Amino acid sequence: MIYPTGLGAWTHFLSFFVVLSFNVHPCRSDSVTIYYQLGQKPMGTGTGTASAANYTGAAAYNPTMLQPPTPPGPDAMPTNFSVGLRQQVPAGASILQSGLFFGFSVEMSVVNQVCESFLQVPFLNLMANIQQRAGGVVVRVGGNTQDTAALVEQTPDGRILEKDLNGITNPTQTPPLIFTPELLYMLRNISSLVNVRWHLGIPFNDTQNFRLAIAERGQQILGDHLMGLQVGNEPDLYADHGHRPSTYSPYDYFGEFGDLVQAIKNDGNIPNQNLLIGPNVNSGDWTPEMVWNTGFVDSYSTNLAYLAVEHYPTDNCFAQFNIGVPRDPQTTFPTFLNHTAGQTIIAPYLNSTAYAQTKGKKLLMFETNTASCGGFVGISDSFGAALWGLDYGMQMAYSNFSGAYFHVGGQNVYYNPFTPPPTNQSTFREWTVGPIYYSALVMAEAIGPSNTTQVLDLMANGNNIFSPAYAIYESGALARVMLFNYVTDPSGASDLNVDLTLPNGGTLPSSVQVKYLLASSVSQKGNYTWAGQTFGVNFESDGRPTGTENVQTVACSATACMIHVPAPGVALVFFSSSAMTETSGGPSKTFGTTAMTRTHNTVTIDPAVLATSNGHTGMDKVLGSTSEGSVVSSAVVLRMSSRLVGGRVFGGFAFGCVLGLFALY
Ligand SMILES: *[C@@H]1O[C@H](CO)[C@@H](O)[C@H](O)[C@H]1NC(C)=O
Ligand SMILES: *[C@@H]1O[C@H](CO)[C@@H](O)[C@H](O)[C@H]1NC(C)=O
Ligand SMILES: *[C@@H]1O[C@H](CO)[C@@H](O)[C@H](O)[C@H]1NC(C)=O
Ligand SMILES: *[C@@H]1O[C@H](CO)[C@@H](O)[C@H](O)[C@H]1NC(C)=O
Ligand SMILES: *[C@@H]1O[C@H](CO)[C@@H](O)[C@H](O)[C@H]1NC(C)=O
Ligand SMILES: *[C@@H]1O[C@H](CO)[C@@H](O)[C@H](O)[C@H]1NC(C)=O
Ligand SMILES: *[C@@H]1O[C@H](CO)[C@@H](O)[C@H](O)[C@H]1NC(C)=O
Ligand SMILES: *[C@@H]1O[C@H](CO)[C@@H](O)[C@H](O)[C@H]1NC(C)=O
Ligand SMILES: *[C@@H]1O[C@H](CO)[C@@H](O)[C@H](O)[C@H]1NC(C)=O
Ligand SMILES: CC(=O)N[C@H]1CO[C@H](CO)[C@@H](O)[C@@H]1O
Repeated sequence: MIYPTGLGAWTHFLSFFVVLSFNVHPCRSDSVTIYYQLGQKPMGTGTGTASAANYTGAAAYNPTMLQPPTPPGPDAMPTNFSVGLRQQVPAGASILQSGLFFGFSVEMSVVNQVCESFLQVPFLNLMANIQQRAGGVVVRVGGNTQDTAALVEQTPDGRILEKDLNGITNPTQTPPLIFTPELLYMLRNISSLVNVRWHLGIPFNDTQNFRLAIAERGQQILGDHLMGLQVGNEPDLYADHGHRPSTYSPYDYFGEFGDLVQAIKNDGNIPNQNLLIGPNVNSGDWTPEMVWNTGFVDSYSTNLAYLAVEHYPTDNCFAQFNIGVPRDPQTTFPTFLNHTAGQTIIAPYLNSTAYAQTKGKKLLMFETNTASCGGFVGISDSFGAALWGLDYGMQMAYSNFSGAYFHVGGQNVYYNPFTPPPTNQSTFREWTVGPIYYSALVMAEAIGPSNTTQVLDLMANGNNIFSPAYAIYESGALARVMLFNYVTDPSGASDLNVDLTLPNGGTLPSSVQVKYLLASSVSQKGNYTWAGQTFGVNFESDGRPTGTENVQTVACSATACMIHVPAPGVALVFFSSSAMTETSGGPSKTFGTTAMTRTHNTVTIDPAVLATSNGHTGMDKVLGSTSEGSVVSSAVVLRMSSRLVGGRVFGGFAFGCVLGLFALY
């Protein structure tokens, strides 16, 4: 994960159980160590209910709700307006976009949770929903921990991934990770069931002795499912974090990238040498231009699969770690609830998306979300974040990014697109699906699987910030329109009535079909609906949408199709039945949990091993015993389940991945 403006990117767990030690490097100042009891920290200052105010559980389930902003009124947002469309792609539309645009980013130190949690029916279903609409899903595995990671054939304790605590030479260092090829097999197993394509990272802490095993084995095991290999994570923060001398500059990165290119050339076991991704700057200390101006792209063009940056619009580090600027969620909420929010994040990169095109490269937003240090209570986990994520994603597509990966953390963050239940509850709880997952789902359907999609910001309603709209073209022709209403107003007075017209000629269809993304308020937590279907509230989802699908048919006049957009809500308008992309990425494929058998196996593992960096792991919720009646004071107990899916035992993969490695409890 990253922190804006260089705020220390390597907070990490040193100890376990209730008292956690977070070691944080704030920007250009001495490191601080903060101790607190997890669950005892004040979680935001929202105007929630009494029970929310006294909530001491995991962040991912914090019930605090904020007040929605008051409606701006008809002067600030006219409710009835018309949007003139062109039937063919107009000037200013984006480059061709893929339905795989909106993906997910998982910190490398958390992939042991991937093994134990994500290779589960709900995760596969969540990925399958997106595949069905877009043809596949991209997941990036990496982050700060990738730079010191080492692939080993076997770990001393036989685990798939562990922290080398002996490798810590001072208390603020991130313990290096070691992991086995089994981890890559796990990813490959996922890809054999759902078309998930992966980005990995090549360790970059020691450019004299590159550890290229992840590239070698990654290609060998993942094959075409490996999309790219990140080279250096936020090199512009290396000097601040003490990973490089204070003089470390874009030219030094340029040189080290060249060393890596040479090392790969000399390595006989990396058949595809052209999967590299750089410069992955956080744009805290270096602008992307500072790297472009070294000649980076021309020098390494053949080896560069993608260019990438990483960015979060703000941070919540004060609430999480007591460092940085305090930010009140309630007063921050409106800054996520208009069209300017996404545009503001993207503005510093517009030159770079243009530059990438001149070099024939694609630019990715490699890691992002509402706010670093876990997001904001009441914002990151509200319907408002679904609107924000969708508008931001569409704005990135319009602005000629080629993909964006939204970060996934553990139980102790607010912004998760999806959260597995605390592991000691995984046999009786289901998953929690957050607002950003809805953004991903709707965007997958808006872009579709054709690879010929172009996106245009319509600057609708006089470029009104509360009612943005996008036109979506496919193979050169108007296919879909997306209309937003950021306002919360149960009175109906702020509902939009939008006339879609073709002022420059062309014929409207006699009717269009409309799907809505809805909730009663931008503050609402869970139970959002997409075309009438939902993933419910906390602990309610097996990854499949529930409820009856509701697609509305709206008759058009000769001159206009009038679309109603509730406040708040998003309407996705399909101009023809062939523009409906819900199943065009592939047949509906879900993994049932009803036909599942469960074997009660518990395994014990050392909590120090599961405790991973960045405070992102939710390890506060896996402590103690879970097996019926027993208490294991110094061990984390995981309960694995085998699940029967489509005639095969699904959990066998996850189980096998742990079974051989941990002692059975
Ligand atoms: C919440 O905490 C406040 C202050 O400590 C207390 O007065 C109130 O009774 C608590 N409410 C609940 C529902 O526990
Ligand atoms: C907006 O359009 C709706 C539907 O046609 C109509 O009922 C309403 O009166 C209009 N409002 C204004 C302010 O023109
Ligand atoms: C880089 O990381 C590896 C693996 O964690 C470690 O063994 C090595 O000492 C590190 N090298 C440098 C120069 O930091
Ligand atoms: C855009 O980027 C190019 C390449 O780095 C640089 O030469 C140019 O000055 C930049 N333009 C602006 C307006 O920043
Ligand atoms: C809209 O969002 C921008 C960017 O976050 C923020 O600066 C501005 O205050 C917001 N406008 C309103 C009216 O809330
Ligand atoms: C995206 O790229 C297209 C094609 O080069 C260009 O016409 C358009 O202006 C770009 N959009 C933005 C927002 O930069
Ligand atoms: C879209 O592009 C992806 C990645 O290159 C490819 O796998 C897929 O087959 C393409 N889809 C279509 C419909 O051409
Ligand atoms: C979620 O929606 C369901 C079905 O409409 C309803 O029964 C339930 O009370 C809602 N839950 C919450 C917490 O709003
Ligand atoms: C799970 O672990 C947490 C934290 O130790 C504990 O509070 C909770 O009671 C446990 N739940 C079960 C069902 O064991
Ligand atoms: C399809 C596939 O790659 N399956 C792999 C799943 O993982 C096991 C090891 O855990 C491999 O042996 C399989 O090849």
